[in-house]
Amino acid sequence: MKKVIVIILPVIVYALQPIVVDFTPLPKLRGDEHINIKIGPPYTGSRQSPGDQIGTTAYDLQADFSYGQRLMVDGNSQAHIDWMWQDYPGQSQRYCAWNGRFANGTYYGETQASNSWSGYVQLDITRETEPDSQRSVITYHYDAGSGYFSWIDIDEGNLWGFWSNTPRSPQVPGHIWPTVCVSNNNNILMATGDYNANQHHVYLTTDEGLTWTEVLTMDSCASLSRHLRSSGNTGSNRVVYVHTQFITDSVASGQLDNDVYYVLSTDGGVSWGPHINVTNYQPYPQDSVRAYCEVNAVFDVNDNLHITWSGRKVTDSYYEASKIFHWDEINDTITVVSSPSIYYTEPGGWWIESDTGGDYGAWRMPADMTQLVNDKQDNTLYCLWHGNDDYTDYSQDSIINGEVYGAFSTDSGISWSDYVNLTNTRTPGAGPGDCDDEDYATVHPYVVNDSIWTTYIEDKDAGAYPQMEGSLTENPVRCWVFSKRLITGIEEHHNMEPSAISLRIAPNPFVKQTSISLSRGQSAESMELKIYDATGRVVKSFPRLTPDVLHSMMSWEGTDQHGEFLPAGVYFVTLQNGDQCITKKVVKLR
Ligand SMILES: [Ca+2]
Ligand SMILES: [Ca+2]
Ligand SMILES: [Ca+2]
Repeated sequence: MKKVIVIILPVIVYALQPIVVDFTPLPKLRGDEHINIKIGPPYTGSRQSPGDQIGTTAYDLQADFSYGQRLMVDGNSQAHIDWMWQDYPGQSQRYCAWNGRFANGTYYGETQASNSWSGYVQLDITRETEPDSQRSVITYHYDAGSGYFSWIDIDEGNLWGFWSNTPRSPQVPGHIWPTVCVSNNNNILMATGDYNANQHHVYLTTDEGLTWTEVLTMDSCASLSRHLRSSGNTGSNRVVYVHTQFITDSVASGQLDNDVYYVLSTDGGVSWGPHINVTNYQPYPQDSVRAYCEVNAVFDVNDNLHITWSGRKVTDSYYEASKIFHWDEINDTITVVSSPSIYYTEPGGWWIESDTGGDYGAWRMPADMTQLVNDKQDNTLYCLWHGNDDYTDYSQDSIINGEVYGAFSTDSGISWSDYVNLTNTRTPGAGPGDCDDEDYATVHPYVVNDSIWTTYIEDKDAGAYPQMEGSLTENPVRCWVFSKRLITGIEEHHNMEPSAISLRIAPNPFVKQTSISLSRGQSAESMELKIYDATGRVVKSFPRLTPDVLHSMMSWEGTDQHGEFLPAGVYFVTLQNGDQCITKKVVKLR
């Protein structure tokens, strides 16, 4: 949706009144729509965002004005990942794709895990004590012939990738966009909603989907924001259901003006406590903040509940300004996670849409899609979110190229560090196929092996094409496991760069032969080595290394591609790894 341009002069007069936007809700996408839209070029691999490519999808939009959990880590330090796949450029199939990352950093491989025309996938893992028994639980909606239902399916073994095609469902017609979570006593909970989103429902199964019980119903919710989270602490069966619910004094037709609510269970979702309003926002102008339609939660190592959400400023046209907020059950205080961007001058640290910058797109805000992560070693909290701190970075089609941001807190969320732009891949003006728009990241809620585990879509044309933004592109799906120090900044940036490459040449200068050693981090692609002369001409290229090679050593006798000796002089050795490149000078003496 394009931004509403407000003429400056009358705004001065009406500055004290909320600007009521004539807001028509966008369609709620079900994942089965065919969309006529211009096709962009296929992905050539020429540019890339951080992390390992684990698949592709042409359906860049992974969540319909909410998001959820598409990556979880099991007791073997393995990541279980799913996403909504669509072929490129065809739109002939759309299904739940699944992949697994083994502890050594290799992958199972991209796998179809549901029938075609399944939509809006999420994931958790069963909680057997023995890690080798822990299995992916995927959820999605699908029409098996009698209308759309929400389903779960469970892998036959630990990263077996064996989907027996016996998905199970509470069998409630029209209840779609499911989210899933598994409690520590292995109860599986699914939250779904009516197509018009009037009600949210939570269903419980204690027999892996054979039978289901409805355990919660929330009326008058209006948006698709529903989030289930179980405790990751051994022996705790705490589970929380967090959602947003519209406020009746809304200036934007309800769906965008919300309070944040939660309900707690201590027995794995069988019985539930009271329905608690965290934000309790008062009518404008008492409060000029509202929750948007996204929430996330984590139980920290002391089993205390933390919730984050994206909030918007109600005095502006409807999604113009946003912040990320945090609340926890011990301090019972709402704090701001996102420190002010250096690019934005709006008082109060709001991240704002700029009149001169790009468009954030439908159902999006300048800072949105928040995710919480707890480090059980020291109870540090990490918060990741989407957005842009540089509103000059937008695509040829004027859609903002997104980044993933992170901040941390060592005092249970009372105060937060300055944010770090974690991806920091700026592609201003890029056309279809050339954008680095990292989007729809979901993060495992705990630090594992000092790392933060995330999956996201590397959208090669910023903007969600099912919302008629930009062109259809073939988009890499990435798994990025990075050191928590990328956010805390405790180590030097060079050392924490997960895909950092290095190049050493010795002896240098050399007479007869020199050795070139090269290495890279875990999460990069194949390396390529070339030697240039002082005029910039390639004199020798070495064969591209296979992607599994982390370290290698080449010897060079000062010869060209045909084995002929090159003249004495200065040469440049260049190591390319994805979009990283380093060059070192080498001197041949005679
Ligand atoms: Ca980016
Ligand atoms: Ca796109
Ligand atoms: Ca985007």
